[in-house]
Parts: sequence; C-alpha cells; structure tokens
Amino acid sequence: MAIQTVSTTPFDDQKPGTSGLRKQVPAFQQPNYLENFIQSTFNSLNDYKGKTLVLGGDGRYFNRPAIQIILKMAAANGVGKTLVGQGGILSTPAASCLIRKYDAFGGIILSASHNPGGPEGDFGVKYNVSNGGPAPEDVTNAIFENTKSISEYKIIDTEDIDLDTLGTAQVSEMSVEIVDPVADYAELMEELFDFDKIRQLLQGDFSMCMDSLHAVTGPYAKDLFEKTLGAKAGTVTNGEPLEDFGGGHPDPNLVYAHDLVAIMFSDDAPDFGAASDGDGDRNMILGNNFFVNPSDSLAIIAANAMLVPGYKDGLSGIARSMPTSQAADRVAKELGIDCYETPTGWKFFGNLLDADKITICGEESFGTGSNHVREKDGLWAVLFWLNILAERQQSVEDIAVEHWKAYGRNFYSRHDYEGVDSAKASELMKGLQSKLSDLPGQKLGDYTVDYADDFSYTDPIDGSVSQNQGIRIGFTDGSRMVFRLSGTGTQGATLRLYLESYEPDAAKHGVDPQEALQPLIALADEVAKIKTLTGRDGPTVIT
Ligand code: VG1
Ligand code: CO
Repeated sequence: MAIQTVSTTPFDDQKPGTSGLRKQVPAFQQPNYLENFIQSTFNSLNDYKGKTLVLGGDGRYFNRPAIQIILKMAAANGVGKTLVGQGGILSTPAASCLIRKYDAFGGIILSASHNPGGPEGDFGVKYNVSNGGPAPEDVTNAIFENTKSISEYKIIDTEDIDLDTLGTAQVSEMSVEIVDPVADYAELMEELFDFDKIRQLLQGDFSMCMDSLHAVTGPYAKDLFEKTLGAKAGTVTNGEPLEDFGGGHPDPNLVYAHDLVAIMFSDDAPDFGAASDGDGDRNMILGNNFFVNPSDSLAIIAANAMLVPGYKDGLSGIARSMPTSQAADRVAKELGIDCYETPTGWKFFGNLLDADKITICGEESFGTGSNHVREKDGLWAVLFWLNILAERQQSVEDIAVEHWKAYGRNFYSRHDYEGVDSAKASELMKGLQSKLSDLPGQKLGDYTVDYADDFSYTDPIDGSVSQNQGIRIGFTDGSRMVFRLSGTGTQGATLRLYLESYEPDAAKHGVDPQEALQPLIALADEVAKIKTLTGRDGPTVIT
C-alpha cells in the first residue's frame, strides 16, 4: 500500500463558516474538492502523527464515500489510529464524547447539520480539536489559508474498508477501529441523569414522542428511551437515518418538524415531545400544546440544574450566544454566578468550558449543552427535561409558566429570511452599519435607542477578538433587535432577525410572542428596509 502524492490546484471557496465547510453535494463531488480540504486540515495541524482521530457523520448522502477517502488520507498523513462509528454514523455530540474519552487529537465530523441532504442537498465537514469542540477561529483560519495554496495531497491506494462490522482493520500503518456509535455516549448520559427516576416516569402514564427526523439520533434515541429507559416501542419516530432524511429538512423547529408539531398541538397530544437535527446537536422541546422557546429552555435547564445528579453541586457559570434571549442572565443573577455573552457558534464556548468558567451554555437556535462534551447536545437536553419532569411532576407548560412568574418573561422570536439574494442582503447590512453611529439617543416609534453596534467579542481566556458578529440595536427599556447573516447556508443569503422584549408582569405573560413583539417587528422593517430589499412579504421561518 504505497502512499501516493497527487497534484492539485486550490479552490477559492473553502472558508469554513459558523460550523465547518458546507456546500451542496455536487460541489463536494468535484475532483479533489474534499481531498484539498482534508489535506489542508492536516497541513495546518502540528503534532498529530501516530495519534488517534475520531471520524463519523450524520449518515447523509456522500457520508460513506467521504469516510473512505478520509481514512486513506489519514493513513497517508501519518495518523496512528482512527475510530469510526459503525456504518459511518456518529452524532456530533457522540463524536465529541469519543474525542475526549479516547484522548484523540481531534475529529472529523461529516455533516451539514440541519441543512437538507441527498444528491442535490448539502454536505459538510467540521474539524474538532482535542477538547472535543469545534475548531476555534485560529485553526479554521489556518485551514483556510492552506486551501488557498495547496498543491498536492497524500492518499493511500487501497481497497475500501468495511464500515459495518465492529472490530479493527488496518490501512497501511494506521489501525481503524469500527466502534459502536451509541455505547460510550449512552454511558455518559447515564452518569449525568437519574435514569431510575426517568424510567419510572416513562413507564407510568406519561406519554412522549421523540422525532428523529430520519437523521442521526434515531439509533441513539431508540437505545436510550425505548431500550434503556423503558419508553413504549414507537416513542421514537422517523428513527432510521436516511441519506436524504426522507426528503425532509432535518431542522427541529416549528416549520420543518411539522409532523411532531401536529401531534403535539392536537387534542390528545402526548405530555412531552422532542426533535433533534441532522447531526443530533440541536433539540426542540414541546409540551402538550406548548412550545418551549430554546432561549427559555436554556434558562429553565439552568434554573433546575440542581435537580439533576450530574449538576447537583451547582453551576460555575452560564453562557449564551449574543442573539439568545437574556432569560438565562436572570437565572445567573439569581444564582449569583457569571453569565457570558459570546458570538454565534459553539466554538466560542470551548475556552469558557475548558477553564470551568461555565457549566451550561446555549444558543437560541435550538442548541443547549454543558461541560460533559464540547458540542451542543440534542438528546442531552431531552434527557435533562425528562429528569426535571420526573422530579417536579408538573407539565412542561406549568414549569415554563412558573419560571416566567419567578423571573419575568423575555418575549423572544427569530425571523429567518432564507435564500435571499446575496447582494441585497449585504446592502441591507451595510445600510444598517452606516446608521449605527447616529442611532444612540434617537427615538424610534415608542422606543429610545440605548446602544447600536456591530457585536465584537474578546475571549476572556485567550484574548482573541472576533468582530462583526451581528448588528445590535438596544433600547432603553431593555428590548433589542439583532440582525445577522447566516454562516451555515449554501444558497444565497439567509437574514436572521432576532427580537426580544422583557415583561415582568405575570398577568401579561400569556400573550403570543409575535403579538408582544409586534412593535419591534414593525420597527425592524422600518430601520432595515427588510421587505423592500428582500422583496419578501414575511419571513420563511418564525421561531
Ligand atoms: C446557525 C445557528 C447557530 C449555530 C449554527 C450551527 O448558524 O444560528 O446558532 O451554532 O447554525 O449549528 P448561522 O450562522 O446559520 O446563524 V448546527 O446544528 O447547523 O451545527
Ligand atoms: Co446540528
């Protein structure tokens, strides 16, 4: 098995976004496209030779061929051992768990997360570092720099490896171990949560529906909920990972998880519903006819953490991404701990978690997690809610309503305008940027602008600075609107508008958030000219 050195020329579009490199499948199928990115990744790393790599993906179209290529390239580049999930399957949080548990130098996760899959769908590659978390910006920048000048890559010319049989094989000098994708992750979950209590809950008259959206969590959810925790067979729906996610959009929100939403908002809805995304790091939590906004979910998880064995000693701190609502800040204040505000993307939580500044963190985009791994973790959040429900013996809705009563309610919504013309989207953002310096002190409708800026973050641990992370306009009453362009889409641009206002009066907590936020929604359109510039009447997705 000889190492081949193949000449190649750079592609100019391999800059990783919010979470890895995402492109449509045909882009990844261009000769040398994947190879260039993988070689650039190895080129940018020091000190990995002879060490362990974790490799797997969410099972979408092109997962298997990509794994074969990466195995042969890893061997040619001197990796000592690669752990691969059986069938090429690893959820993002499970990959993070394996990297940490087996002291791997890093991991390659093949996923475009919540983006659709299939031959015309999206594919993606993420590189995670030795703490199990997404590569920070200095690493992704180094990879990108390498992609611009790459001239050759190394690969071993050999047969494909059998990905479906557990056990060890050899690619040249590198050993390949095909591992059970679920076992280590399930073991970690059992250390954190009170499985006996959850089992009692699930075996009683409590009813639950978990929609895996034909994405990666199917095998994990069936093992945990149905096999280990005794939930009824059929509790997990759409539990077979499919290469095209059954034609759906593996995004657990109110629009794309429509089947689950229909069940949970019906007359005989179950007590609890949940869904997860393509690669298993996101979660949506629903009660009987009730939606838990992800920002509230983070706050409720933090406020109830001491009911859960893994967190019974309390939290060191909490972090949320900048556009996430400030509900978690109120919990941190009450607990007397710090709350950090980071840019969008899980990579910004890594340093805070490693330094034990925070225990729990989350994003408004259906992502919650903790120091147990270095990725957001969909099924962890579902188990967390089940543990809270088992302890408190109340409905999901009652828990949320009591939370608002105690802390006040942060009305919150995100409006996504997907697939907008890129030039128009950047015109919109530039227009806003040009107004920022004049806005503070101005009256806009009934609001007075307190601050207006483009969010910049200085990492408190390593001092690195990340600029232009979203435009914020905050008002003197504490409400705010945030404008960002997505860094995960592959077609045109996606504009995200985030809206938040605070209501201390419990008598007003029952209002529909779209209604409560209506004045801000109208103002956002006026300030940013969204309808005029995008040519859209309204958002594609409202959360
Ligand atoms: C989106 C979310 C962000 C999340 C990222 C990756 O990014 O807003 O909060 O971290 O997706 O999640 P953007 O740039 O499109 O807004 V995942 O589940 O796609 O890995
Ligand atoms: Co995801």
